Amino acid sequence: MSKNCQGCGALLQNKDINKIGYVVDLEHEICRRCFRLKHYGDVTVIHKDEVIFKDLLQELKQVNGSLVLLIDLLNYDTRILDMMETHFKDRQIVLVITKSDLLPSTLSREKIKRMVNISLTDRKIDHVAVAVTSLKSKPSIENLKRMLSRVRGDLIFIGMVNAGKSSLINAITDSNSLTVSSFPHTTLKINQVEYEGRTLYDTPGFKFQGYLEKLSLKAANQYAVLKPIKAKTFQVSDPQTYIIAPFIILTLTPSEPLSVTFYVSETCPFHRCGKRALDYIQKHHPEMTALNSEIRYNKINETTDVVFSGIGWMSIKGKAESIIIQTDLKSEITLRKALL
Ligand SMILES: Nc1nc2c(ncn2[C@@H]2O[C@H](COP(=O)(O)OP(=O)(O)O)[C@@H](O)[C@H]2O)c(=O)[nH]1
Ligand SMILES: [Mg+2]
Repeated sequence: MSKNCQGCGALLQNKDINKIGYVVDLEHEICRRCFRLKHYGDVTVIHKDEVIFKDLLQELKQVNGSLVLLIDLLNYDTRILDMMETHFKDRQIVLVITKSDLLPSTLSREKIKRMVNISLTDRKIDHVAVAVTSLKSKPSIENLKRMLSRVRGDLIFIGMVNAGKSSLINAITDSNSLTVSSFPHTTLKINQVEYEGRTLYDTPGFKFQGYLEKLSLKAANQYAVLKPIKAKTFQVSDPQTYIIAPFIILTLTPSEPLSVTFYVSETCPFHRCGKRALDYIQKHHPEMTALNSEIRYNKINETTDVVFSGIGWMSIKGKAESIIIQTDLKSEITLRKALL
């Protein structure tokens, strides 16, 4: 009889070591990759291309239940809300903001909820509640459990890759059966856990971000926020160039003295330079001279965030004449009203 890996949901097989779900012995409950991830934090086989976005969406539509949509604000892309509106508008949705321990302490729960509610009001999404959770706060998990007990039927946990879906289900069910890792693409198939008479579905995440996909998993991990984020703030009165290597060169020209804050991981390759930006790039990141798309925003008049999908964001407080961004992936940069 066929069975699926309890960690990542892949169908267990003992034929091909390079394919998903490989086990030496079909009696095992988890695949070799999950075993190695759980015990050694080691990714032996990468399955980046295994989850096909369109197929996942179709599969999710076949599953009955209410949705629990997880959002990691450090990787918040409003396109996921657009997707909810288009594909799941008849479902009840509980929104969960995860990893609150990593957010700046100036961002209160109330502020988070207010901000999320603003993004929801102009979309037709039947959201029943907004919860803010952290694995480090037991009360936040208990609070979520109470919320979920008021929602009907089975629950399908969805969100972007690495939003914390598998971890949250483990926390709710007080188990560690689902495989969790800081690498994206850990959960490979829709997986089920029984809990208090209903089914919780763990799912592979969606991904929009293209930046990190180009890198090896190890290199991509530099951009993941694993510790509480420390904002980097600069006062700017002359044009300044900021570099997020190897993806983004951003030149900000202020209209008046302003402040700019970057919310990126501590290990993110981030540099700031004035007029000598080009020299710096030629010396340290010659590959970046080939970034061949340009985005230009003129006249920024309100407090605005420039979001670099999968990496973080930059917040501008004050008026700017222009922002010019050189990048390879235009679609991964968006503007939004400032979060903080
Ligand atoms: N600091 C912190 N890290 C978390 C939290 N929830 C999840 N993570 C981490 O986020 C990463 C991705 O979690 P995972 O559950 O595998 O995400 P999934 O891809 O959505 O299933 C892992 O490194 C988790 O340890 C949280 O509340 N706080
Ligand atoms: Mg997962």
